[in-house]
Amino acid sequence: MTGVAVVLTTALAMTTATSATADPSSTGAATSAETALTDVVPAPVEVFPDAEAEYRLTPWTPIRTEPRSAEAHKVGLLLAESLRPATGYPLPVVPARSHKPSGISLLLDNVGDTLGREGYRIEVTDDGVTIRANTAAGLFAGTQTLRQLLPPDIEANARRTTAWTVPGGTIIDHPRFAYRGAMLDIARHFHTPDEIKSYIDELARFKINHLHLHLTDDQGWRIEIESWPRLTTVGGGPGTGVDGVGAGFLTKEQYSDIVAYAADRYITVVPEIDMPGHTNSALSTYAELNCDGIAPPPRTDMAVGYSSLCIGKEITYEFVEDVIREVSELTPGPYLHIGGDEAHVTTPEDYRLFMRRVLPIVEKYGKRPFGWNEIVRAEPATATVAQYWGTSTDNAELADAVARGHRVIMSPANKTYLDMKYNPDTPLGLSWAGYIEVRDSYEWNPGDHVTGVGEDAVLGVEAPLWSETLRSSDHIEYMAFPRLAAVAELAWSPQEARDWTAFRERLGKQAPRWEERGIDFYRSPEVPWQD
Ligand code: TNX
Repeated sequence: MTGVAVVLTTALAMTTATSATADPSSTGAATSAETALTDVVPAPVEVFPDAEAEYRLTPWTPIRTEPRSAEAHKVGLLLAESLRPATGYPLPVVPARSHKPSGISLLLDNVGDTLGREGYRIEVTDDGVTIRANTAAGLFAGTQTLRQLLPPDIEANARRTTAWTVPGGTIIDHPRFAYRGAMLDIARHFHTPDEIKSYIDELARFKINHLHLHLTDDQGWRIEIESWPRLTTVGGGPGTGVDGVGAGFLTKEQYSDIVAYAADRYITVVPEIDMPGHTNSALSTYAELNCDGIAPPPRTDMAVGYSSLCIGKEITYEFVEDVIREVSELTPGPYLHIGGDEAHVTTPEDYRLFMRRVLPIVEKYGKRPFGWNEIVRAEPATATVAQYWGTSTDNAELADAVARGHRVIMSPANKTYLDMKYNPDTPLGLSWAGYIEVRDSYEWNPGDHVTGVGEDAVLGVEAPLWSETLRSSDHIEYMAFPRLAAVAELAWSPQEARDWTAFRERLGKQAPRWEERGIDFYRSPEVPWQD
């Protein structure tokens, strides 16, 4: 949050606020820039504007939800919560008595197989807005579209006297990929539960449905493990993190609270415990995990590839099983990520031995293993998902794994790494995979990016945000936005609906929304930012 934006918002709201029942059109209040049905990010599958129609929210607008569906009711409550501050309207959430649309209706209906679990249909007439979906997840996606169809003032955190109009027409929408992810590294610098929740709020708006948390690394251990308590008290304690200024960890309770907060927004948390490399924080905390029994010093630099768990010692597998068991117990989602990247000081034979012992442990605790793409070298069972972070469009071992039946998450570092600088002047971030401007992050096709890895093999797309240089929410926001919106569109919208020229216009219209919320985004010169 930028403090300045918050102050301005409050001051403006105080000077313009009128009673909740005043009709905005009669108070002569300024309306903000028109929002069109075609402005949505990520681009919907089909959009049919109706210039004759528009719906205007009033102080009497109800939010009607599918009767007897607690989940639909919950989606209605979240929508009401998001619209109440700026409108000042009560927006009661009530059961829909009939399917006759008036007000805002969220209805579970059979809208067909094509729309699937997360698709939705939204119709806007003079009488109301009706969102229909097969599941509550689809209704939630529809409500995120609706928020973008209201004027940008809707993002204000205090009452505005704007005309709250929604453009008329129909949108039919469903995702291209089942997995649409963002990763946050809380190991290099810890980020607090509130910061993580703010990030979740922003992800949900762009229909991202997975949050991968990178919980452990050389510089810090950020998730409480009861059977190895010093991991967090020492490994996540004072002085840990890059430059020694990233201390902190999530208690089990805090982690579970984040998982639940994300789940309410239809986001699944994917925890990552990186191994056998990227483990210096564990190795320096527990001497017995080292082959020579001597704990190395803690590290606060940014080097990678120098640490490894001891492959030949039994205690390694007791440790790994304890950690996997405890993290699995806290994780309702299907996936557990075990890293496996940059194990440069583990021999290929040891890497294989290690993964062949550890992967069955992940399955024993009911989870589907995820690993960075190196994991395919261990020839794991095909249920293991490989996350591709390379910069090349050719990777024979990945193509072979796909031929054996593996699914892939596309996170090419030179396209999706949100920690890469935009240009040489970017004050934060790294540049080992190159500079990534918004257009670079947008103009590629996850379905044919790597030779031999076709659309069907791609489970989804994820944008990782490594935090060696990032200490605050402002830092996270500056690197993530606007590129995260670009990656979200790659993951959600059909390839045919994507076009840079149209995208930059739509993206430019997000600016007043981000500003209103105090999101510290990068004003790329490639984008026509709206005031
Ligand atoms: C490579 S990508 C890493 C991380 C670093 C990142 C910085 C990957 C699987 N490993 O350890 O944080 O580069 O961009």
